[in-house]
Amino acid sequence: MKSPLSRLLVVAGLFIVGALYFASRGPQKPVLHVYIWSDYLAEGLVEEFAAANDCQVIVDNYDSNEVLHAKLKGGATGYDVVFPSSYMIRMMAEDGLLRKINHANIPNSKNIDPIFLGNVSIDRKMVYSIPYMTGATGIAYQKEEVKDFEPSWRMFERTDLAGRMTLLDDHREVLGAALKVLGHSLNSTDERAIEAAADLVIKWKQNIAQFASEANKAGVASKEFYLVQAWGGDIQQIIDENGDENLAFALPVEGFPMWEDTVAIPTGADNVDLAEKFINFLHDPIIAARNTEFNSYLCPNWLSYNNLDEAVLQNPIVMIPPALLKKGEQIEDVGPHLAKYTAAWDRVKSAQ
Ligand code: N2P
Repeated sequence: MKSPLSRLLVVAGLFIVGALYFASRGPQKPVLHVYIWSDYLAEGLVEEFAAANDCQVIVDNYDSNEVLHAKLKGGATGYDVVFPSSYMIRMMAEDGLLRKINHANIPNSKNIDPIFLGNVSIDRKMVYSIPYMTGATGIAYQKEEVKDFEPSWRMFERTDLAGRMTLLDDHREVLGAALKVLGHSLNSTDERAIEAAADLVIKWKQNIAQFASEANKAGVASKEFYLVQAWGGDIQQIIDENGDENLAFALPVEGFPMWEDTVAIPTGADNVDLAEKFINFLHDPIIAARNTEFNSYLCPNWLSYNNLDEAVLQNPIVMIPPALLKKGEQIEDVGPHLAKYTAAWDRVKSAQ
């Protein structure tokens, strides 16, 4: 049996260990949880925000709107800032997943380009979301490996490239590209058109290695893949990093998807105050320009345009020339017709 003295020593020892542990952790800093598409924030921004606001920032990535939507709908709480595409906002708001924006706390929301807001945005009054970036979807390819390249979605029919191509893992993007090839709007609500697009994608599926919205980037950079459907800025980033002159990006002649990603605060956010500060920070004209220069998507913040480097203003991936722009079509919210797209996509995914 232990003596009372040794018991006392054990208790005192435990107390000291506990005290040292808590002292070493110091006062807890507030944490901002950011859930965002990958490669979307300029290097250093998160650290600068954390230092300026004496907080910790944790960044998690997703690669499709469906993953984000399912996660929030499944009850995931604690994300403070999310970046859904504009065509998702109404649905997510109806599901009770987004807080209304308090513009008084995000004064930089007045920097959003009014022409963009009026002509492109869906949530025009910025009730649930604020524009973040806009871009286009096309084809990236290795010039040396792909002979007789044509800027056409029909490239996915090229059996000589079988196993060396990827399509995005994204139903609106992929069915959208096929709808354009068939001469339809990529926001078609006609079931026959959507099913015909699915048939075409099933044909393309025979030639692709996989559906990939992440692995396409490193894959085309390393030449594991020769030709991939991709978001333009993602490819420009690889070109910026590797200086790979053989990697090119083209917008298909049949027409191509364009989209607007927004920034929003989920209803389950723990730290709304920091979330608002972060969104405001993203729309500081200097920060917005740094982000665009890094990610090669256009932040529709009109005060930021003056801060953009001439090379970025001349880059057709960032500033799509008007002649090409005419061929682009924004992905819109198709409301209840979305069920036709999900059914068609299920058929694509299960096709052998
Ligand atoms: C970020 C690309 C996001 C574009 N890397 C898709 N909305």
